[in-house]
Amino acid sequence: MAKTYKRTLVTCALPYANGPVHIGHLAGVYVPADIYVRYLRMRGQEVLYVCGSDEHGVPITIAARKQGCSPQDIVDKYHNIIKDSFKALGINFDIYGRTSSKVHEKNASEFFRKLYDNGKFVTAESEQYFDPEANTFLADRYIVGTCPKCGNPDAYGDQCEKCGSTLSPEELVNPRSKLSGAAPVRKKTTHWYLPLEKYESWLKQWILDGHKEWRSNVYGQCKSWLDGGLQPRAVTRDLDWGVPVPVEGAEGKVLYVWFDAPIGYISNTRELLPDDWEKWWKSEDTRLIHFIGKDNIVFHCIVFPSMLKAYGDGYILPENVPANEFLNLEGEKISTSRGWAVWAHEYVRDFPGKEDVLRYVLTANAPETKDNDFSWKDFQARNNSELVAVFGNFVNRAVVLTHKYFAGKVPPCGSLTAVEKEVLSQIPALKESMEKNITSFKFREALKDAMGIARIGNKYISDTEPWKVAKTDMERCGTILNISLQICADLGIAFEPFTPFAAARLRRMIDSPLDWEILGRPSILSSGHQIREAELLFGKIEDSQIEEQLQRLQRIREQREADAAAESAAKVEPRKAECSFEDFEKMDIRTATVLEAERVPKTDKLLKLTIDTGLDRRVIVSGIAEQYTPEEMVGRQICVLANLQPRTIRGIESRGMILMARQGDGKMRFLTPAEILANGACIG
Ligand code: B3M
Ligand code: ZN
Repeated sequence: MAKTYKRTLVTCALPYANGPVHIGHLAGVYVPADIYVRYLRMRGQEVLYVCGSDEHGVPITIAARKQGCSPQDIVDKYHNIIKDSFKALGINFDIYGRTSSKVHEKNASEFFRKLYDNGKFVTAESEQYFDPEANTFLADRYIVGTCPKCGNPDAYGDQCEKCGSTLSPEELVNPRSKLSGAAPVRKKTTHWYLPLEKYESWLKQWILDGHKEWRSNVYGQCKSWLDGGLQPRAVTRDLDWGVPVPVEGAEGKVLYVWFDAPIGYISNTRELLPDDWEKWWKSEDTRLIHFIGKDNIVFHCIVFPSMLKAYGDGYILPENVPANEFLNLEGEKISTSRGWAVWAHEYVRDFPGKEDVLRYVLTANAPETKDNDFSWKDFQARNNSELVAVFGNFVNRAVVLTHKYFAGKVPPCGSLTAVEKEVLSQIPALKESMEKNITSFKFREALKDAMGIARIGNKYISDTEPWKVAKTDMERCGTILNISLQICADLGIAFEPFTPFAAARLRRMIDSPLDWEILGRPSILSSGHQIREAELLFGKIEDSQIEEQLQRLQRIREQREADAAAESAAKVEPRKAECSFEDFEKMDIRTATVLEAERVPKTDKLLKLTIDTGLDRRVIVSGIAEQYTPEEMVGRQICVLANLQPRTIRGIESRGMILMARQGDGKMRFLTPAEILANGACIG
């Protein structure tokens, strides 16, 4: 028997305030959480919905250095951008706090201090890289050097972005500090560690035995961590941005961002409810749900629960951690650094009034069980052929016809035919399916159920054609519209979690209630009930709008290709073995002019050139046909190696070689003197 709870605390991963949020974040965490919260609220449950910015950690200090400002400037800027874009998308947390707040500093310090006082940490000394010029320890991200796997000269101490290898700073060849450029030295430092191995058997019992119902990606990751054996985890860092370690002799040390960030959930609750927060965190009647992306699983399922367990004092553990996989964009991994993303704040600027559409498409394509793709064409198709053509079109027909034939008053429902009976019998089943799907975090399926109701309505009104029936049988027409309007009222409820703006507009339009319990009842609107004028629920998205977005992405692609081309062009071949002056002297290199040129038949690469070397007229076969046409070559002055042993190529005797320069990307050009010289001038 599933446990019953009095209230639900929903947390969403705290976004790093080092950049705006994008559709990957929205699809992975915030849209599903919002659907869940809206659903529970609609069912009258007590819910607290907590989020906030994660404002500590190295990504923030790196962004500050890049933009030439302070970490505080960075978090102030992005905290506001992120907060506003959530709001614009209808994601209304009860509190959107920040980990740079005073409440959090105090709460996180206290949390650490209690674990410290109760002997829950171990300390260990280790050697870390230290920048002797900047006089500071270096986080892995602050050390760059040559990747031992692919030779990329700018690999980071934790990862090479070129070949994707995970690295440790010790593996880098020629490491250097990003701060000063100095070669880092190894220096001893002491840190506090949470001995996770002590919690291993308890975690196994709690998760592996007790939560088999968790999503398979979440359960699987936990299992592989637990089977691999847990190690002590450092919870402090040598860094000057973060919550100072509240222990004497810990100057220059801060709490590790992954230690303080989850405590941020508690801090933000305390900030909102200073006197009443404990019932949300320390009561067995509270169901705690963490919405996160798959890269955060270990922290939410293993590390944070161990911290809470170590702390004791009645802290509850998550009942579920519905983590999503990743969303790709147009078939490629979303990348913040390359700009390959659709940013939430830009979307709400570019598509005003279409906030619901993004929520809808991200839910329909939610990466719940595997990575999934967002494409602009699919976005447009889902809007135009689902939201507009099915949901919007159905509601519009029902409302417009009610005004046309019944002065905007719900007509009485006469006797029902088999068609109505069939239609009405399907809705309770969809409602039940939605309930099951939402409470088991299957939001894609739940959306299909809701859309199923719209499809039923749309098909019903198309099949029964009340506009035709009106000519002969007004009572029957009224019955059809009555049933259609009841279905509209169902949609105003069913779509509240998914497309809340449109659902609210719809309820306003037909003046219907938001009450889950009545969904599916054939008498939500009584006859004679006055509805308002029709207004469009969804508007078409034009090709030009999609083109604009695709062009923006195309520009990013082109830029990336241009960067890659420039990079490979700049690649320099390694030096050849030394040669003697005598070796060089042996080569007879001279100026010559091309007199005739033609393609060597049946080849792509070869040109047959007749040249004047000053010494003679001769033929050279040269592999430059992919770079130059015969016409381009005639009349050009070139340089040739004139005493190369003759060779027969494709039946043509070739005497000598044309000097070419070859770039790293393979591009070749012949060499020509800076001004025209006599043919046969010796080079060397
Ligand atoms: N800021 C990581 C992330 O955004 C991190 C989540 C913290 S949740 C406590 O992926
Ligand atoms: Zn590499």
